[in-house]
Amino acid sequence: TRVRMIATMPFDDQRPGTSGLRKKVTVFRQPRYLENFVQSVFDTLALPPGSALVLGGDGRYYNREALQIIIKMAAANGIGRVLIGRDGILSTPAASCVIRQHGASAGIILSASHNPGGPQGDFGVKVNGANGGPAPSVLTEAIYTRSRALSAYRILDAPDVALERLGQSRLGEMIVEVIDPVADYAQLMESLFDFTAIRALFASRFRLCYDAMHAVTGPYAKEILERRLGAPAGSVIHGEPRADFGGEPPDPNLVHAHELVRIMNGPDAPDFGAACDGDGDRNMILGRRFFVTPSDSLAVLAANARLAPGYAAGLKGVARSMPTSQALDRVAQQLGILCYETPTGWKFFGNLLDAGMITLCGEESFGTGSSHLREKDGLWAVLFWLNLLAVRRQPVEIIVREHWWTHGRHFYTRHDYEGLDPVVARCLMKQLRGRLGRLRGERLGTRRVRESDDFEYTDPVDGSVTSGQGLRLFFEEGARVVFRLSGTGTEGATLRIYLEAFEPDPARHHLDPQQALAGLISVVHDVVQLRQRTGRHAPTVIT
Ligand code: VG1
Ligand code: CO
Repeated sequence: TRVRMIATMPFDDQRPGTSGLRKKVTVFRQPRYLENFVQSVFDTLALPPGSALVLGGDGRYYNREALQIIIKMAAANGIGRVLIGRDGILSTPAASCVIRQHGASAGIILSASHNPGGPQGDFGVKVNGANGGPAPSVLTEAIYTRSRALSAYRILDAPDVALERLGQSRLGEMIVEVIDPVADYAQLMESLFDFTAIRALFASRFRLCYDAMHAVTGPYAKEILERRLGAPAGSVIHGEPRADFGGEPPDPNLVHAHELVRIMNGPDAPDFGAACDGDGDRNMILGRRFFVTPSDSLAVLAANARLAPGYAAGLKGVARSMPTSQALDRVAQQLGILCYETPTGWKFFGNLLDAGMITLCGEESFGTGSSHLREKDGLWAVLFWLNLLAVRRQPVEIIVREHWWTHGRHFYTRHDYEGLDPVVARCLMKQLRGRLGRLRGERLGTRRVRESDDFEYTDPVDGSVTSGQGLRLFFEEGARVVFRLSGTGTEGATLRIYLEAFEPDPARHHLDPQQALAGLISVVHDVVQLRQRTGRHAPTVIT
């Protein structure tokens, strides 16, 4: 085993997006591509010799090969110890948990989240810091700069490391420790939620259907839900992880989790349904024939937090990404705590959590989490709901309807236009940005534009400023439309349009959000001339 310096050429497309570097597998497999990025990560992190690093991924295609390369590069870059999930598996929240519990200096997570897997699918590399959270923008920008200038990478000339068995071995000077990917995480969950109450719930014939979508949470869910909490065997469906997720995007929404949706809408539907994404950080919550909007789920958890032992002391504050509905703000107001509004992406919650300013946070994109770690956490949200159901013993639908009754309902929907020509999408955004000022005060359909801006965030902890985070039109009575371009896609551009309107009147709470927001939807189409510019008549995905 000796360190080799291998010449590389710089790549100019390794700028991490909303959540790590995400590309087609075919791009990652280009000679020296992965190596170039990983060396840029090591150079930028500049960890002291002997540091501990956590490694793992969602098990998608190319996970194993990439891990072997990264292990050998870690050894050649002076890392003292790597902690790796068995078979190279760690869900994103579990990786965050392991970094924190084992005092590691950083982590590298291999995942493209809910994006499709397989040889023609996507792959991704995420870098996390010592707090267990995604690297902040300053760091990812520095990695990007380095990746465009790198001329050589370091790798150990050694055979592949066996990852099937738990235990320690050595690779050159570095200790390789293969750990149980579930153990630390499951223990953390037991410390936060009332497992006794949830066990009693299952003993009372309460039924759950949990869809792991052939992705990373299968083993976690079987251990925690079926083994530790006593959910009947078979409560977890699609629990065997596959490298291609069974050929479908592991995206927990009403479109892609179709089998779960069918079961939950069926005549013999269980009481509670849930699904998590490829790397286990997203969640979808369903009641019997009832969909809980992610923004509502976040608000309900905040309002009921004291029912879970881990949050019995109350919440210090809460935060949501800007496009997430303002349902959370109303709960915060009632609780007398602050609600922060951050740009899209979990990395922006890190400082607020580290500073102890917030306890709960979330995003409209099926992401919920708390101060227990520094990533959003799908299974955590499912357990939180189970804890709540175990205490309140009411159907999911009743809990949400009561919430609306108390706080009013925020009708909410997101319309995604995927695979647009990037030039067309950028041009549409640019022109709208130019018109923001003139739209103020104007009447669009039945509503008047009260305010408009391009969202800019000043981090209250370190003062850093992030601009260009979404174009916003505010209407009267709290209605709002937000436009942004996705930062996680690997093909063309995705335009996301987020629509929200507040409805205080309980007599109107039963409406379908698409119906309730129809006026706003048509206004938006006219304002940006969506059809004329994109040739699209309908969104690709509605959530
Ligand atoms: C999307 C979501 C964002 C989320 C990000 C990563 O980003 O909108 O809320 O944090 O995905 O989630 P974008 O830039 O495509 O809108 V995951 O589960 O992919 O790590
Ligand atoms: Co994810």
